[in-house]
Amino acid sequence: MVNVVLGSQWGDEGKGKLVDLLVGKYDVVARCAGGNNAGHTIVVNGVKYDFHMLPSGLVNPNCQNLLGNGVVIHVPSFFGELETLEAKGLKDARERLFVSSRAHLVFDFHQRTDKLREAELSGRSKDGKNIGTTGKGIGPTYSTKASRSGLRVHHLVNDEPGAWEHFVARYKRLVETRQQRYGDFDYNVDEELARYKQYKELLKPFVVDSVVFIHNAIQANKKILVEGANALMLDIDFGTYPFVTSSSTGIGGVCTGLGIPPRNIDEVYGVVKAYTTRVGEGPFPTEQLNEDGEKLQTIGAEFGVTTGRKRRCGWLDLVVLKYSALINGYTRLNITKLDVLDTFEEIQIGVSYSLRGKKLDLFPEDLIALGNVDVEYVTLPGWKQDITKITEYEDLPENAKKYLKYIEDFVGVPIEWVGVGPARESMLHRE
Ligand code: 2SA
Ligand code: GDP
Ligand code: MG
Repeated sequence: MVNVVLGSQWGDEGKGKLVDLLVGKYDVVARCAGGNNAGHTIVVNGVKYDFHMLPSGLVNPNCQNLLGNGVVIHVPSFFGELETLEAKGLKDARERLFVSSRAHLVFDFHQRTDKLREAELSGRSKDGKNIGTTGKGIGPTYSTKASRSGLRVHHLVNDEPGAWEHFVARYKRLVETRQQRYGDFDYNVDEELARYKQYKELLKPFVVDSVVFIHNAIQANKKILVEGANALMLDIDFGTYPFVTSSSTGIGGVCTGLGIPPRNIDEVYGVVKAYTTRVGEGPFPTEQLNEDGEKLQTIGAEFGVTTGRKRRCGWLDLVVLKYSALINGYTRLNITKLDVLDTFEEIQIGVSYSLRGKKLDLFPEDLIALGNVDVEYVTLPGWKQDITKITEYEDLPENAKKYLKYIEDFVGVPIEWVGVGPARESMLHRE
């Protein structure tokens, strides 16, 4: 059994919490894309865990965790995050953590060039906005992967004669080409290589052929949960390009980032925040640059887990959700953070876009067009009631149920869970 949790909007929908809730039923949790640009916050027994690169299945002591070939790994951050989690009590985490030998390595120069490129873009006067990346080297690493000059985990941990020299030669060539592109930025190659000589030994025990790992698990009828990172609107193909991340964050990334055939995928859970947020630059049609937006930001505590940036906020956009559901094929939805809407007199939902009076069929690919669309909203009455203590779906106020039903009918996918607070217990389950 392979089930998948995917972000349906621009990220931070609360995927980590759903994964945490489900994880007790799974034997394996795997990540297929992204790196430590992602950020999940999970609260278990009052302890707050921040995950960036590592799978959130680590909170379940019986669960094995895999970073698939589609993930990009900054080794110092890998160990940093692992040690932080261990310090919080996840003691045997390293025995349950596995890394694909085919995953690409993020080096410090990738992170440096990420920031240099952002500075370059923001300095341009004409088309010139930066992307608002997390600065974690994600884009530059996927670029070197696509240009076939990247280095993968197996290059580092290889014990064949001449393997280290091969690694060093490829690494140096890569730094040189980056320096040619971005100017001769100051960079201590020898120091980084000396660190990687140590990481080679430290990383070795974690490394597996992830194709063998995942297919052995499938054959043994293990229950596998794939934890999506980022979200569909940040997908390199389907998102608001170029204001996207550099990986396939949708269902396609599950296949390419883990080597799982589509026919092995069972349920696809789409995580939907009850309103919309986005960090970084790029268009956001239902953004509310007003009191409503500020209220969502404050009540929802909308700050980036990785960078601490304030998230931009707006109403739920069902044009986005429908588009995202078409591509990812959600079989169930989890609506999160419904409680954040508790105090609103009225709640708006974006239901269609039109461009110069003409209604659009679907989410447009062109950002100039997207910037010019008019959003049509429907307004639903709020419930003006604290729902954070509610434990049964049936006990939700009628207006909250109407809000949920509107979403369900529009998208045509059943809602199975509703989040009413950040804690593990604050999730209503609907049979
Ligand atoms: P990058 O660094 O190349 O992946 O950035 C490209 C775009 O993707 C967005 N992006 C994100 N959006 C939401 N959440 C993300 N993770 C962190 C979190 C973000 C944070 O969970 O809070 O802490 O700021 C994430 N990662 C990447 C990014 O904003 C760019 O728009
Ligand atoms: P992810 O990247 O999709 O896993 O989401 P993040 O962890 O980046 O952001 C979601 C934030 O909302 C976290 O701080 C969660 O603790 C919090 N959260 C998740 N579900 C709910 C909910 O139903 N209500 C409230 N109030 N907070 C929630
Ligand atoms: Mg997040």
